[in-house]
Amino acid sequence: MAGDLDITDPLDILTTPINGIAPIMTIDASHLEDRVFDVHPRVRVTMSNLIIQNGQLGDGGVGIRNQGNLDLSNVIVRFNKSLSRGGGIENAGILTLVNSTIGGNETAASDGIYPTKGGGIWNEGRLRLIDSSVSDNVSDVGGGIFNSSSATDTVDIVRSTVSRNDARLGLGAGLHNEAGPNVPVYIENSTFSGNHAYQGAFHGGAIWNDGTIGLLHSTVHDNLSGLHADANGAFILVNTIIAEKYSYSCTGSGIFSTIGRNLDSDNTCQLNPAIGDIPGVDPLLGPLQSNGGPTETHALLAGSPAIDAADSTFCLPIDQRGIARPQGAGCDIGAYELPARRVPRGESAENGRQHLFLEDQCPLLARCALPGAVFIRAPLLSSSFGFSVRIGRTCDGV
Ligand SMILES: [Ca+2]
Ligand SMILES: [Ca+2]
Repeated sequence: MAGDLDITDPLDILTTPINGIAPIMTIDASHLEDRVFDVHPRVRVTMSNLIIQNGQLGDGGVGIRNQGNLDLSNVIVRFNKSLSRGGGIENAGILTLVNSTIGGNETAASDGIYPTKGGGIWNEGRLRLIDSSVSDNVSDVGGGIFNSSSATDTVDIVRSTVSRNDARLGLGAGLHNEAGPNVPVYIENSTFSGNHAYQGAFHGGAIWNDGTIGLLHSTVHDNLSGLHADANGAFILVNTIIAEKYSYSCTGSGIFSTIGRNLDSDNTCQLNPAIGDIPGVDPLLGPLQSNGGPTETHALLAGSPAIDAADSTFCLPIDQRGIARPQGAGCDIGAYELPARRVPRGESAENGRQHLFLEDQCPLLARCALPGAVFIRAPLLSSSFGFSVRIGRTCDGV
């Protein structure tokens, strides 16, 4: 078999459910020596429950080249390799990914004069990533996603994780954005973690940006390094955590504009405590792992300064995992909302009334014996009103 699969008319590619469960179909292109799918302009296509893998090609878009209107649902595009751009996908049309993974794709190492771009996805069209992961991809520039200067429309990254991607030339490992200010990138309830772009300087392990990117309720952590605003780049930050351990959280000569209630670990993101930003503190995050929901996240650990510290004006109705916000006394900064689990605990020793414990204050009753623990009490167990917060009391005697 040779030649890619040209899709020139509307098409749905899906598997037939067996006992209510749709089986996954694998398309292995190991011996194809061409791209797998080629969606032509103005064609509407949906694909579900597929694995597209092991394509190799000199040209771009080895798993899929899309010039039409393509919806992917429960699709994994992995282990594809390009010699130029878009190891996994090249998008010049409208592309929406839901519950999908772009993983382990690659563009080849170049001589550096004509760098390869977009190990996972190379985009110059409209891209929407929802409840999806872009992970373990490699390229010279833009290991996970490369958003081209010829991009024609906005990019939305929603409840998604961009992780462990690598940029060999050190410019934008998770996302490399060259699109102009008229085609901004919106990122909400999403996590950038473990992306690596280091080549003698810190240039956006998580994101390298020469356009405009808004980050709302997102978590940028464990990258080398964090956010880089190049000369024409601007980040707009709301309720977002940027916390790098071994590098700067924010670099570059561009703009970091805060609307408030962001947290950084090293005071490099031009945050403003006067509007509720929290610069220069450790957000106390757990490792990147499955914490429920379709994507990996960094949980907030007990005592994190991000808990209940977000701006309620911009509080999203759910977190990255789909958990309702807010939990506890307020919305949490970042992509993860710490669940408040109600633990009934008998009669009050004080006045005969029952108490409510919220997990983010008292995760274990044993912890409540620690001096300095915070607890919230309510007049009635079933009531969510009338809280009074007492700080510095122990839960002994409750
Ligand atoms: Ca073709
Ligand atoms: Ca909360």
